[in-house]
Amino acid sequence: MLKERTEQNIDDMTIWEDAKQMIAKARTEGIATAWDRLKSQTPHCTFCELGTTCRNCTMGPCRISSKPGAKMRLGVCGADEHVIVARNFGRFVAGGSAGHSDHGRDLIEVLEAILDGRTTDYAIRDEAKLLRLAGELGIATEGRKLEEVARELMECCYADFGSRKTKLGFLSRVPRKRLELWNKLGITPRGVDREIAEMMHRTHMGCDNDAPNTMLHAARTALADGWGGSMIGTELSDVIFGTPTPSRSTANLATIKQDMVNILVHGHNPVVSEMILAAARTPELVARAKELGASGINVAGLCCTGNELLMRQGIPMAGNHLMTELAILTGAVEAIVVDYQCIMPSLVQISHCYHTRFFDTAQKARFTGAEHCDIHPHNALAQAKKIVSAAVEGFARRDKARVLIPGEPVDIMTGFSNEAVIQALGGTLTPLIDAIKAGSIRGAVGIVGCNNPKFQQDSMNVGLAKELIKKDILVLVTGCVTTAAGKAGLLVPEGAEMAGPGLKAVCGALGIPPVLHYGSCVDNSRILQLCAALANELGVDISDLPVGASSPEWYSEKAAAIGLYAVASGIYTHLGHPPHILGSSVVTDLAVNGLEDLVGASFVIEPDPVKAAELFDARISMKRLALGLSA
Ligand code: XCC
Ligand code: SF4
Repeated sequence: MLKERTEQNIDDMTIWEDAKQMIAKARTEGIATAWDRLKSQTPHCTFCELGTTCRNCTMGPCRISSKPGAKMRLGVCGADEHVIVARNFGRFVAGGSAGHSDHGRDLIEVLEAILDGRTTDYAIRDEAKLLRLAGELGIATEGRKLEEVARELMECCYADFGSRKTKLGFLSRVPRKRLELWNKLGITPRGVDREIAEMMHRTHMGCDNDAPNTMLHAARTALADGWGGSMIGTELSDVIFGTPTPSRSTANLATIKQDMVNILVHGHNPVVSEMILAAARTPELVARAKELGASGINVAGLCCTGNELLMRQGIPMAGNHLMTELAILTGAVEAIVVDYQCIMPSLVQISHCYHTRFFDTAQKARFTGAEHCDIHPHNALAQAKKIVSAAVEGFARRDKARVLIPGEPVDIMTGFSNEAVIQALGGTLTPLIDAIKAGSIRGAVGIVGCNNPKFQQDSMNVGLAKELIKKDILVLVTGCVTTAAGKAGLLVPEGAEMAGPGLKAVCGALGIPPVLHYGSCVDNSRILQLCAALANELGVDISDLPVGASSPEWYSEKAAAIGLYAVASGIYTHLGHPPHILGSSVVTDLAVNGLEDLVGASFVIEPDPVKAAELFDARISMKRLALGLSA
């Protein structure tokens, strides 16, 4: 592998000791990582950074410069920087919405396979939840067979992807005022695939050439993700794999075990990782691992599929986005199994530097150089067993001289689904609302999303969480912020020592951490649902609540979709750095100001976590006062 010498100081790259040791190891072994490749890509193209390049047709590509005196004021077709930036951002959001939603659809297909009897590897594990969901979607349940109800639920979810509906099923959860607002603006999401396809249509040359209008459809596309694709993904995962309940686990690279066969699951969909875990627990394979000198088989998680298994099965989390390469660098990983999204292709190359076997499992996400093992509902467990068996047999090939596992695992608590939270509160949201009214919990902020090698890994993710809890603001985390919060000691009840007096008291009384793990990135739909439920309970709109959202170190199209559906749902949303929109004053102004008038919330960009926390503090005080509460 090409070695990129880098002068970058390791301390500036990440806040974690385990990461630092692995980066140093990568340098010694001559293995390049995302940080090295970023360096070779810097400086980036300024036009692309500003969002003012267009490649949507072959009269171009075009680049727009709005500098005084510049000749390139318009593309060949006449599009200005506003049209181009809005189109690019619209397609960016469509990409993210497509990712989450295609994941959601895969769950519907598994449900269908269960109902058709085409699989025995999956089953309906949470019947009560299935019936509850059916009720919310207006499906009759009284006196009907579970299977009949399930089939109708499945049809209803499939229909949400199409173009025959005027609104998505789960809009039944949305407060009335919000629905009226969406209708007035013409952004009520009708169908997941429809909004995504329409965004592709609008951004063809000569179609939607009014930047604010394109941006409104971007919001509609994102809403189809949050209240459609992602919500279906979360809810059906709970039906099929069980609704999460609080449990304990561990996080960081030391969850990879010297004396065990280590298998990492990476990607997003529990449909694959759940089967890998089930296979790793089969007695024959465990016995074989022991025969080969290992003490057992360890399945550890990366990124969101890790979050899915952590929430429901309590498996340990090896790391988040920027830890994925570093996890293989421990030299102790027998296999990494992936499905889709956020899987750097470099992982195949790094695996090849060790005895690690890299398995891809989905036709739609193949990796050159990987071993392919197609996983479908009808063959899932059998295929998973093949992969686990290959990993076990590889244990003997591990080069012990090259193994380095840093530090000790950190304890974390997980499993906070809305169902679990409500149950812990005694069956209603009233105690939470009372705590908010009394000001012991002043508000709540969801911190979500990724790492990005442009920023010191997890410095903002952790920095913001710590600042917020000090101000008695409850934090909910999903996606890659989970491992960050966990490693910082924020996901255990003892973490409340770092919180303000009000939040600390609530955490102490309930035995919960000040930062609650709410799941994977599609599980941000759980946070939407919670906000909607709180708003409905109080008889207000979501934009009236003392809540916020943040993605400090985001990188992906999906994060942009999440941010936009949060804002369009009425949630004030912070980003640590802007998307590629700064080349258009119209689009930028809409994002950070104009949306406030339209949907009652907007984006705020702030790289400093302390300042970002102050912005949330001010926003939450304002919303509390407007509700007639103390600041
Ligand atoms: Fe991906 Fe979901 Fe971001 Fe992590 S947080 S880097 S999108 S894995 Ni979703
Ligand atoms: Fe250039 Fe217009 Fe074609 Fe884009 S659509 S590449 S701006 S001519």
